[in-house]
Amino acid sequence: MSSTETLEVNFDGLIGPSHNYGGMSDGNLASQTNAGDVSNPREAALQGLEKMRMLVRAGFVQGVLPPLERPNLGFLVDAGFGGSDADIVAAAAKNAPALLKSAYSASSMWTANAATISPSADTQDGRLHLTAANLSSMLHRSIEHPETTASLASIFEDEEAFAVHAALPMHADFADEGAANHVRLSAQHGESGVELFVYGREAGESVNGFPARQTRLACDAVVWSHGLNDKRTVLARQSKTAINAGAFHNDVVCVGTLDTLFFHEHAFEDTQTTLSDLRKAAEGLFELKPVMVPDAEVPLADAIKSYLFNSQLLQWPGEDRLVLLAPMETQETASTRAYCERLVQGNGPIGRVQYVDVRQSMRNGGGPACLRLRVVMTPEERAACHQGVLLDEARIDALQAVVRDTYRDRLATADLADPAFVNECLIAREGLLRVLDLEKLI
Ligand code: SUG
Repeated sequence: MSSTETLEVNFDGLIGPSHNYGGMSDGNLASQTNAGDVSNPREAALQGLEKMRMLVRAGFVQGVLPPLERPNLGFLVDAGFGGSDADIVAAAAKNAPALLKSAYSASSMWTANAATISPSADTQDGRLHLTAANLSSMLHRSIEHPETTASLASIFEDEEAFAVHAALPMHADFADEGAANHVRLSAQHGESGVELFVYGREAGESVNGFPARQTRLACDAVVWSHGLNDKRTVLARQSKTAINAGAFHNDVVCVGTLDTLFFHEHAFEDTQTTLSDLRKAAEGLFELKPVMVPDAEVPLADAIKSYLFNSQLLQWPGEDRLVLLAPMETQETASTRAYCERLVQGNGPIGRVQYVDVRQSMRNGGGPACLRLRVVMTPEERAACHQGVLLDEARIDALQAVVRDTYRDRLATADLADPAFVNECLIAREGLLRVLDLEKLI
């Protein structure tokens, strides 16, 4: 792909050594169903890296974000435990195993939730803006943002090109889950676009059922701080039906890129208004191509089980139409497989579906789209960011070697109490950071 073009660069989360099935996300059916199962962190990380390799081989510019430091001992100290590292872990394991699970969660792998990104073509000051998500709705995720901000600030350090914003205030009114509830549409990545923000509740509103993790106020705040043009911005409400069926983020029922929005009939509270608002916002820029999947063809429960929409929608080098990079589970679910077969036979904007194995992550509710943060970057921005996180196959090999040497292939919840695991995790992360030239995050 031409180095002179503005491109969408996917920054995937490198899956950390403490990946486990903690059952910590209310409203996330996979996390609840697989709670307590034995995970395989080594396989998880290798699967994620193979997905990145596939895209590097196809000619994409592929980035990576390192795992956060886990266990988060500072969090356990704040929660009242003290002494040596081993004392802290032992006391938490005995008195508050749920807090120990939070401290160990590898949830930063889902980088779609790391931040919301506005490309420089959309912002008033012409810089690329990134706001770390506060992830205030789930305890284990609410402790990610200080390190995420630090990590983004190291990678996007050049203040002339980038503006990294710390997370919004840590209050339920500002609940923010980052790019998982955000879609950017445009004619070409480098042209000014339309940004769609999707929220599940108003600030102060209490909703029945599963948690609505994104507020309208949080969307507004990101629009304000990124300096977006109101006329090119759309706010839409996620449907309660979708949330209560297990779509804890909009990206479980919707994905979009360029001029194409691919979504389930029940994704939005008011589909017609959402589409007409998008068309209005896109006037003079591009003609929206909506691809709505009817419930009669793919029942909402199947969409959520298979993660059809939690796919990457990609402008694949050398292909005329978009490619949907979907999880294997989409191929294994009868209705979604049949839908995909029909989809590519039609003459719509999506021309091919490719399946990828990210099962370890899927079992915690994270598909291909959850594992990546999209950052539309000009050639100058790509040159200005930290080069160590842009992958080629040699660097992927080196990361995989660290994973093979340092990660366990079996992790049960009870293993989190093992005092030796603290150091194992630190050593593994240090090895990864060295490969990425990010020793300053150690
Ligand atoms: O926040 N799962 C994550 C999955 C995030 C998926 N991201 C997007 N849809 N963009 C979550 O619910 C489960 C962790 C556990 O239970 O151990 C978890 O955090």
